[in-house]
Order: sequence, then C-alpha cells, then structure tokens
Amino acid sequence: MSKKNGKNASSGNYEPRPEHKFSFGLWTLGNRGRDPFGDAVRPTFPPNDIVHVLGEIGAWGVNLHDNDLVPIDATPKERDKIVRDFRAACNESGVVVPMATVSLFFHPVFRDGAFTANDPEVRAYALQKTMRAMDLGAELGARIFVLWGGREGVETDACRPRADEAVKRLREAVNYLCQYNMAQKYGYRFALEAKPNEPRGDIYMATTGHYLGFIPTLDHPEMVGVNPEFAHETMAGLNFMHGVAQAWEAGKLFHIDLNDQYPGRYDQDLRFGSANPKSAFWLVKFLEDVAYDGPRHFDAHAYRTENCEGVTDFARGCMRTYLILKEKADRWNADREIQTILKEVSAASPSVPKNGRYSPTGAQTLLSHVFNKDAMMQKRLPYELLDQLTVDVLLGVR
Ligand code: GCO
Ligand code: MN
Ligand code: MN
Repeated sequence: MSKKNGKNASSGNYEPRPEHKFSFGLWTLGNRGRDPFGDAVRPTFPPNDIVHVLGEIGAWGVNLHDNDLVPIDATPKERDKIVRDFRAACNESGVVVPMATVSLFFHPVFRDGAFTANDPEVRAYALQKTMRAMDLGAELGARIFVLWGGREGVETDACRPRADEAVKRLREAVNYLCQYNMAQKYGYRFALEAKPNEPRGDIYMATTGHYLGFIPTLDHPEMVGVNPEFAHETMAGLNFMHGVAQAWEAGKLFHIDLNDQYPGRYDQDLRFGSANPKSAFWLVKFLEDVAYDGPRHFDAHAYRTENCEGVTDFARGCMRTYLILKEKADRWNADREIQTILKEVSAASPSVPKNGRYSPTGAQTLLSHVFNKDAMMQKRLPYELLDQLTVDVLLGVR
C-alpha cells in the first residue's frame, strides 16, 4: 500500500501537506500492540525515528505524553539530553510539536485516579507531574495541553462518600494548572478529553458534553476547551459530529482526536474512517465547512497483526482517508441537486411570522398567528433522496 499511496500522492489530490495540520502522538505510531490479553508484537519504535517517519510521510506535527519521551524516573541530566535530541530530530524532519499531554494513567500509583484520587498525596503528585509535563511541552513549542482523565473514575461508587466530590477535586486541579500556565507565561490552551469508560469502569467526565458543562465553572474558562475523540463518543453510541459541532459553536474546539470505533465496544482506536466512513465524512465536512484550523490529530494505532511497515501504512491511511473525505465534502457542497434540495427544505413562505429576538409585539404577532398544519404537512422533505445522493457521492458514482 505504501508504494501505491506514493503514486496516487504524486498524481495529485491526496498528498498530505503541512497546511493540512495532520499530527500523530508518539504513542500512536509507537503502539506495540499490547492488549489486556497479549504482549507486544512490534519492537520499540524510538521517538526520534517516529518523527523522521512522520516527516517522510507528510505529517505536520507530533504530540507526546511526558513519558512517551522522557522515562518517568529519568534524572534531570538524562531528561535534558533526550529533549535536546528530540528537538533536533523534529527540526531535521520539519515536524512541529503542537500539543503535549501527561500520562496520569500508566503508573500504578494512579490506580485510584490522579486529580480525583482519594489520597491527597496522589493528587499532589498528579499536579506536580502535570506541571513538569507542561514545562516539557513548552520547551518543545506546544501551545495546546490535553488532559485526558483516563483513571478519573471508579469501579464502585462505594469508594467515595459523594460523586460530586470528584468534580470539585477536578475543578481545583484545573484551576491550579491554569494559574501555573499564567505564572510561567506558557500561553497554553487546555483541551479536556472525555471518555465513558476504560480503563476505569466508569469515568466521571464521560462525554464532551459533560466537559462543556464543567468548563464554565472554572476560574479561567477562556483558557480551557475540549479534545473530543471519535472513538470515545462512538463507544457511548453518540453522534460524534454533533458533539464536535456543539464544542465548536461554544468556541471550545481546541483540539480533536481522530480515529474510528464500532459502537458499544472497548476503545478500538482504529484507523480514521475505517469503520464508519459515513460518520467520518460528516465530521470532515463539518471541520472543513467551519474552517477549523487546529491540528487534525490521529489518536489511533495499527492493527495488532501489523509489523513496522504496517504502522506506516496505517498512518498514511489516516491522512489519505481524511483528504479523500475532504474532496467528497467539496463535491457534496458543489452538487447543484443537493444544494437545491437543502434550500427548498428550509425555505419559508412570506406569511410566516419571523421569530428572531423576543419583543412584546413580536410575541403578540406569533401568538395570534393561525398555523395551517395541513398545508405545512404538504411540504416534501426528500431526505431519502438527499441521503442517497450523499451515498452516491461517497461511493464514487456521483
Ligand atoms: C485513550 C486516550 C488517549 C489520550 C491520550 C492523550 O483512550 O487511550 O484517547 O490516547 O488521547 O492519552 O491524553
Ligand atoms: Mn484520545
Ligand atoms: Mn482513546
């Protein structure tokens, strides 16, 4: 596939370029295929090599957890050397670091959560570890800091007297980190990532909507947005694009995690667009229609059956599918028949009272208007046709 992709790329349309802002986490290409039942199937992929591969295949950015790059027990001297070498690799490859994050889930010390853990010492350590991860990200040029509370949940609600205590603890932590951000003049925007479950039985902040409700309660809501993930909302059986649209409308779409997932299963982190191409299409169309200009970050990994070459196939595939869907979105937007139907279904007859902003006279007009429901029912809503035209576009016959 790599070769074939190369050929298609040179023939034009689907070649990733820096302006597409495609990024991958070190943990995505570096995923060794471990799962709860089986050990690694691929060798370690050193961070600097990942960056070179990303540069070669046309990705724009690389993201990292603190410990994807710097081992948790590295000495300051070791850390500094690792960071220096990594920066050099990024410069050589022309790859930037738009986002950094922190692992608050891997080390066993976080078995009861990090910011929401019962033990105040664990909570303090989580803050310290995050501040150091922010230092690291800032040094690498990151301006987005993702917080994914994978362990911020429970297996049993018996473990806390009240669940709202967890919300308070989380708020306290995010407020603290915002202060640190200001004190250090890092200029980060925090992007909070929700997930319904896994690795905890239930995670408190289960969906992007939960976070959109939480953010306005913070001391610095302007500094905090969301990082919705395709797989996470799909696990919960939700329409991902709708969550993304709400985040966008609220001015909170600071980052996005693109991958794929079959609903109702554990996090599969499949190649973008590989399981639900139609949902992926609506998503890409939305991002392109609103001119979202943040990173298009792929938080996915290659099948466990793959070797190292397959990891490159996987990464190329994510970007290729995005670009194919982007082209389909252009085609859909330019399709006369589709656009005519869209116009017709939302056109209003001139006699309809306008219900914009409330005014007492406007309210009187609306209250006294007689609606002819039978006539309203005459209007055709040809959504079957509209959807079929979409399917025709997607399947390449239109
Ligand atoms: C997952 C999450 C993570 C986070 C990452 C960034 O389900 O494993 O999606 O991949 O996105 O830890 O914080
Ligand atoms: Mn993610
Ligand atoms: Mn995930």
